[in-house]
Amino acid sequence: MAQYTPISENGPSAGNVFALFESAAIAHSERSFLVVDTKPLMSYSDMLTQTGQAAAWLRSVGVDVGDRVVVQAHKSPASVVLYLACLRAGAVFIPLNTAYQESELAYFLSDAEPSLVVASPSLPAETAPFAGARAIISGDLKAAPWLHFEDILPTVPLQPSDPAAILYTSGTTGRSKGAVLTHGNLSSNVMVLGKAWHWQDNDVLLHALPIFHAHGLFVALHCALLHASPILFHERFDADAVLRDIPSATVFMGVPTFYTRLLAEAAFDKSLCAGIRLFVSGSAPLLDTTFEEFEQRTGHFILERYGMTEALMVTSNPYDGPRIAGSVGPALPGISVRVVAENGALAKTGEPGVLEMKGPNMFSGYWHNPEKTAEDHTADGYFISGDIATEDEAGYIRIVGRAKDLIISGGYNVYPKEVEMVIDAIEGVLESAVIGVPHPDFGEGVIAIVAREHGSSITADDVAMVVKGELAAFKRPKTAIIVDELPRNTMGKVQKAELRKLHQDLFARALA
Ligand code: MCA
Ligand code: AMP
Repeated sequence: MAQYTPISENGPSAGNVFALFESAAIAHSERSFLVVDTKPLMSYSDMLTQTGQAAAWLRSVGVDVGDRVVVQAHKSPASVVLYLACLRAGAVFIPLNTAYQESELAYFLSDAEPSLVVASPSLPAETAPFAGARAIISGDLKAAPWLHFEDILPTVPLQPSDPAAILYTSGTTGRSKGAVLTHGNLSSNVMVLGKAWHWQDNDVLLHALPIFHAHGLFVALHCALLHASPILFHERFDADAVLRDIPSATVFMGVPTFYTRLLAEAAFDKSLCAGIRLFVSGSAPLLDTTFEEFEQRTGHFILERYGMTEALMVTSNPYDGPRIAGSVGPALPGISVRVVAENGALAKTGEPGVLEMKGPNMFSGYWHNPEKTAEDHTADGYFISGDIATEDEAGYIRIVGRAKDLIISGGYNVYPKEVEMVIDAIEGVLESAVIGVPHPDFGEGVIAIVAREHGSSITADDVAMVVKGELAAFKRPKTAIIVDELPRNTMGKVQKAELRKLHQDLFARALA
């Protein structure tokens, strides 16, 4: 059986974010780390041993400090261990959404230049063309490739500026950029959140978010790890499973769709939520109506916060003090935000402008893309978010729009350009406009307005068929509307605002 070697025997590893989790786990080694289907699956002591074994396994397959590991794996205890092992080993973790298709993966694999690709069986990364090392992890932790390893790799000492992860985010040009997040970014943000949200020694987190994006990985998982809190681990969001476990939890984090789906359950009420200390929402706007209905049903004011992959968490409504519907709260401690008006001056109170931010949370740049990194920063080092915001006298921020052409559907980002490029390449299509319109479940639903070439008999089904083969399901338009031409303004620009207005009731009508 592998022996655990604590960090103290291996010198300081303070720059490595895993060192924070390690010291909490050593102090509470007997506590449950992951609880699956109401049964304790792994203790914090097991977490220390297994991540050390998995880190040793990474070395054995040729992954060195600074090497990149691309992972397209279902959420499971094994994929959590693999992530933490990458941190321990100083490897750079690159998670990919399990919904990505093989055609979407080719780009990530060539751009990231990984040393290792790890996939769940039957996900596209299992077979996507790639010449380097590969491994498969199934949901069964007992079958993990590292479990027979006798060695434990001690946590690698690193600098806070060393890269910990690259998260790909699409862009308005349709091409994804890898945001490089450092160990220092992750450490500073989780420590700020732990304090801001008054994390308690007896907290229990119900974790139902995916772990291939910042919300589930760096916010939810890290907050629990920093305090060695037990995690009621759900492999996906399922309202019935949440209803079963919520009485045993004290903290729950979700995207707004989680909250609207919970509110649709009659059994979700005050008594069920009696043990909950904190409900957190983020990744997409929480409607005032959801905030209010939630308060009436459960007595809880959802704490809404705002973040970005490049910035981790930036603002948060207060733990103590008023949580205001429609606001994402003031900047978190140590982070500066400012709202810049169209004329380049600081916006006046209540005046909308682009939200910019700076602090120890900010990513170190886009992978292999210094031009884009420079373009998205101001001369004095603020990151230009592309979100339109207002700030009130108390410093509370409201996200009131987006300067970037982005749709957020159920907490997932969909960049219209990427979808338009796929549709525009279909024979018989002249051009397309992909927009988001209100959707009762996903907040925004993706639709495509497709202009056909003169004489073409292309149908919405033809469009759907092609898109299905090329794009992840959450990016696919739920409806395609075929037209003869798109509305343009006098400058020749497609009037997406017009189209959004025209189709704003589409889902409300369809689902009524
Ligand atoms: C699934 N589908 C979706 C979405 N999810 N379509 C649009 N938008 C989505 N988000 C598709 C499915 O592929 C399926 O398509 C159909 O909808 C029905 O699936 P369903 O079973 O309802 O979906 P689900 O498995 O229940 O997923 C819904 C979900 C999930 C639970 C809301 O999307 C989710 O976990 N979202 C969380 C996203 C997240 O963690 N974002 C954080 C990003 P078909 O019928 O065609 O097969 S991090 C971030 O934004 C920053 C840093 C921040 O501030 O946090
Ligand atoms: P991502 O690129 O996946 O990290 O998504 C970041 C984007 O999600 C931000 O730029 C915002 O547009 C949006 N976002 C995150 N949290 C919130 C929130 N609480 N309210 C409104 N939008 C949000």
